[in-house]
Amino acid sequence: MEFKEQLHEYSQWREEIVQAIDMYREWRIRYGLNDPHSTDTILNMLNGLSNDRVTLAFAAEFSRGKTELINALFFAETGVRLLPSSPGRTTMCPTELFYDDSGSYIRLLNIESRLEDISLIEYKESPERWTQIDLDCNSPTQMQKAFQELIAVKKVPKEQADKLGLWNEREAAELGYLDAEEVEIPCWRHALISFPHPLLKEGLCILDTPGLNALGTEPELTLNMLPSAQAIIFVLAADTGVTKSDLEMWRSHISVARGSGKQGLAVVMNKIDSMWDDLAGEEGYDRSIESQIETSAEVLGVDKKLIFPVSAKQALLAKIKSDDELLQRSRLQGLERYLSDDILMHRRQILMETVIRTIGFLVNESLNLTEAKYKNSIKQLEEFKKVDFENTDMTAKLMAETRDRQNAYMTNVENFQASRRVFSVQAKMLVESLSQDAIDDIIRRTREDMSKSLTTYGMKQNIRNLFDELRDLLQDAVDTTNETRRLVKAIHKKFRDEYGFKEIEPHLFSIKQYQFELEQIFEEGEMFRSSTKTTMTEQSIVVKKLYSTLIYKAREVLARAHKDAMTWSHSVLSPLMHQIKDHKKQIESRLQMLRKISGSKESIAENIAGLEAEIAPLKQQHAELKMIIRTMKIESALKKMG
Ligand SMILES: Nc1nc2c(ncn2[C@@H]2O[C@H](COP(=O)(O)OP(=O)(O)OP(=O)(O)O)[C@@H](O)[C@H]2O)c(=O)[nH]1
Ligand SMILES: [Mg+2]
Repeated sequence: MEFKEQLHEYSQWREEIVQAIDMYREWRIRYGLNDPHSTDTILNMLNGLSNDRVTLAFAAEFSRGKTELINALFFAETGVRLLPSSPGRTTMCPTELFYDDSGSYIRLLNIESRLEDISLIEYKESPERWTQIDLDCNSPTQMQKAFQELIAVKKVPKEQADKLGLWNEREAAELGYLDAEEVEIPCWRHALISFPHPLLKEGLCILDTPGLNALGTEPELTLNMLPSAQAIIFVLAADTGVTKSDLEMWRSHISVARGSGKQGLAVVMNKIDSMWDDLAGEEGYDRSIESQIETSAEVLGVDKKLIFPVSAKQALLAKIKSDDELLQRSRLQGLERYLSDDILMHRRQILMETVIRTIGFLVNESLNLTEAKYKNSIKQLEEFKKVDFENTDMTAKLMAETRDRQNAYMTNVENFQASRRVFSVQAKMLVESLSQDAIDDIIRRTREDMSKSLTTYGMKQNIRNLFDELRDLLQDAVDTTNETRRLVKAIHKKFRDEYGFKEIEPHLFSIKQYQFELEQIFEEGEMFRSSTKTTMTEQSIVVKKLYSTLIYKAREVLARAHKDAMTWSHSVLSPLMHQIKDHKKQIESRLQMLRKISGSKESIAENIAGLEAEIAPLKQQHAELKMIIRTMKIESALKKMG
């Protein structure tokens, strides 16, 4: 299936899940099972799913054909070469293409914004800081013209370029303009493009990067944007093979962003048409492509299967001219198939896992509670049917028994309330230990130390200290967590042993993942810092930006830990609380029934009929939930949860 169709199917699938989750939300409200906390979790999930985007990032040295490939893959039907692509350096600023329903535009952030200590993420939230050009999406030529801004450059004195962190001594020497007074720099730092293209409307987001060491000068790009893309497409040119600078970029920016699993990565060997040799013919062509792939796979250390030979130029032309034969020759479809089969499938899997972890967990609880309630009602009914109510002695005995049971139960509930108070105190400690204030305090101190330290070494020490402190903070939280976990387990066990409550395996809060992530961030930062192409002089703007990015990421990890701790402490006891409430209600209704029956003999049949009538809505509630689970497509996952 083509990428276009697969993406469409994917977004429909996502829409179905959204609808099912929304049905579940309504179901909870309908049966009085909603609590503010779960509602929050559900709404967050719905929000996340509705804003889900599939991001494909294109990165490579300049002139490998990234932009041409994007044009060929996604925008050929405009009939023009939509994004500017030409020999030499073309794209000058990282460009994001997506659809935002507020309109069709290109927004450009000026290069001088690098001097400010504001992250790209923050800039994106304030459109007024950007220069906007409106796009006429009915006119590809108007758009094409507007996109010329992506290649805008200007000359500035060397000092200015240096201040902006865009002057690279080594690179200048390589290119032979070390003595120049003026340096050419991009006019824009970043571009955002929104227009209602069908693929973009379905949630595709494309990130085109300039080969002009953008990855080395914009740490946020390498450390935030690339890792969060679903796939990175690294482009090589068949005629040059893997050059030294390709390899350098690959090592310091691409393989880092993909982690060790190399998940969501494709290497495109572009410009295969340039290997055509009339004398060698078709067979020779195939052979030279194959051997180029083999060499590249070895140099990059990736599987051959991840390298896709393509001619973007032929593909674009073929699509515009509807020339099937040429399209075949371009071999673009191999790459398209990989993007749709592998990348989209993987994305689907990840989303499904998130849905199962958050919503599936809630649904499972609901299912267990509903089933238990239904079964208990039936049991009670069967029991009543057997009782000889004519026998007043026996009825009185039954009533006394039930009353005793009620009293014993109430004592237990009181105990539960006491344990719950202890739990609340501990959970509060856990949540507070990870609070924003505690973390910002540590960060503020590091920032102060950093502005004082005059060497990169000093700065590195500071950042190491910061990460160590955050690690310790998490370690302290572990101790509190363990106490809290023990308590939760004990509470559950008591009710299971004494009342046969179905054990709801309490979700236990774990902190390891966050510690691991922190370490990862630190290491990636170090890798970036040591990448040779980056100008890392003391206090240079790039070092500052790097550390801001690292701090931002660390802060994000801890904020997540804090939020998860909060969610956990608010929700971990709620299924048990529901069970306790239900059980209490059951004993009460049994007593009430016995009282009524012993009062008037005629009403026995009536009361039994009443009990039967109560069961019908429970059955309905259960059936509805089952239907929702089917629509959510999480049946088998729930079976595993038990
Ligand atoms: N022969 C041949 N040339 C190609 C192919 N793809 C792109 N080119 C040419 O290579 C040059 C560079 O292409 P771009 O798409 O601008 O390359 P880029 O990787 O985006 O480069 P920057 O934007 O500078 O980073 C252009 O002149 C393209 O026409 C191809 O498949 N075959
Ligand atoms: Mg380009």
